[in-house]
Amino acid sequence: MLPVNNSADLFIRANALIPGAVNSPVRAWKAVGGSPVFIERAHGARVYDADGNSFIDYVGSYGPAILGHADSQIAGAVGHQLERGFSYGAPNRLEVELAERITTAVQAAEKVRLVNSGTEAAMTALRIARAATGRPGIIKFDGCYHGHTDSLLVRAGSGAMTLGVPDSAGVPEAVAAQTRIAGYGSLEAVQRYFSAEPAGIAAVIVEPIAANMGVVPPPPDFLRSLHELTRHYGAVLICDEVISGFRFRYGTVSEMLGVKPDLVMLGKIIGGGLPIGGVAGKAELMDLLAPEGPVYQAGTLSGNPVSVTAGIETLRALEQAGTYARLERSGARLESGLRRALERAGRQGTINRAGSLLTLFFGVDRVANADEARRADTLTFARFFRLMLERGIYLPPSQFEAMFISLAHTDEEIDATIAAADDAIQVIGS
Ligand code: KE4
Repeated sequence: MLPVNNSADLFIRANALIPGAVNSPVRAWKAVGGSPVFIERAHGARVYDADGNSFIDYVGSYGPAILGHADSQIAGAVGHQLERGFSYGAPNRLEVELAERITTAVQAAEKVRLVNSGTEAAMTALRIARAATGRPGIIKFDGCYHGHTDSLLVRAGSGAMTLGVPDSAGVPEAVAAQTRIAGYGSLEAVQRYFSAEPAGIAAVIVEPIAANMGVVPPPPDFLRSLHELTRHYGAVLICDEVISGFRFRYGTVSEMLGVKPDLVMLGKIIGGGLPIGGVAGKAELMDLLAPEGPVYQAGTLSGNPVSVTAGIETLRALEQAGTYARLERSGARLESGLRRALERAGRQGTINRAGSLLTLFFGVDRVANADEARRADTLTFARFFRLMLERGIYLPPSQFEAMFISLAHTDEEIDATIAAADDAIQVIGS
């Protein structure tokens, strides 16, 4: 008998062939229980599963779908490009156009190198920093996630935090030992590391607004003070804007916070849902990259015309007036509705929001760093996730991810989400 193509059967088939049945761990729903729905298609603010259900989607592919899914403008441009070839392995005018857009929108970006993922952007940024300084040490923040390169799988957020494995197996002790961990939002440990080894730290890498322990905006002046420290000790400041780049404004959030980092990581939105990453920054650092300089880095599909076309069209759409005001309004509408739902049920919880990113933490009154995020009631979150799914709302399957709102989310869909949350939290009770 042909296997039936509903989610449960697809999960069984996938489990026999793909580790955990998924190509990225957070998708396996380990933190919320049960087996994941398989998504057949997506359009606008909705996804449609293999069982005939449709959901208002707050995963948004974890960031790229800021216009909404299957945006017709992007789809048309990508379709046209496909007729002109998929990947050339040679320079192309579209890469110049995307580089011009990025370097015009991002003050810190004098030059940019495109890669295929945020992880590759992190790998490249670290290698540039270590080459430029001749130093091995890295400082990252507990709960921040910068992809799965060895040096950064130490106290990592996102899926690593979700599964409770912030330090991955297979990372040599010698590599992990070069990575120091500080508490997000605090300079105390950073100062201590620099004082102990003033010429030992190559780079500090940070999410300017953390979104991988749930959403955690930094304290005022945290980023600016961090930059003063890196400048004082001759270390490179790397701002990881893979999520935040072009999410809150037409450019980077570090600039909004008054900081021009030495290197910026980009990804997700600049590819509009197709594989992409980018590292950008000072020309003197970027020119260390081969073939200009001694830092080798390469990629068969880096800057491929299909991903780049999707990125150009996404940025073109985001450049339109009123885009970010709309995203802010939708975020504020959802936040106030969820707050009302918590209050009406007398359920302990807190909401962290930055623009169109939002996380509802249960069982705590404040989340300002990873330790506080870990105290959240993840069991209640899992119940909330399932109750929302039953009510047609598809949330990220982890307390330690952000809800992503897109330009396609209408007020009606936001209000339907609020109504579903109010009902779900009533069921959970106080
Ligand atoms: P990728 O290698 O997954 O393209 O990007 C890694 C990365 C780097 N920096 C930040 C701030 C990121 O959030 C990410 C990846 N984000 C996660 C979601 N929080 C991707 C989802 C997944 O791992 O499946």
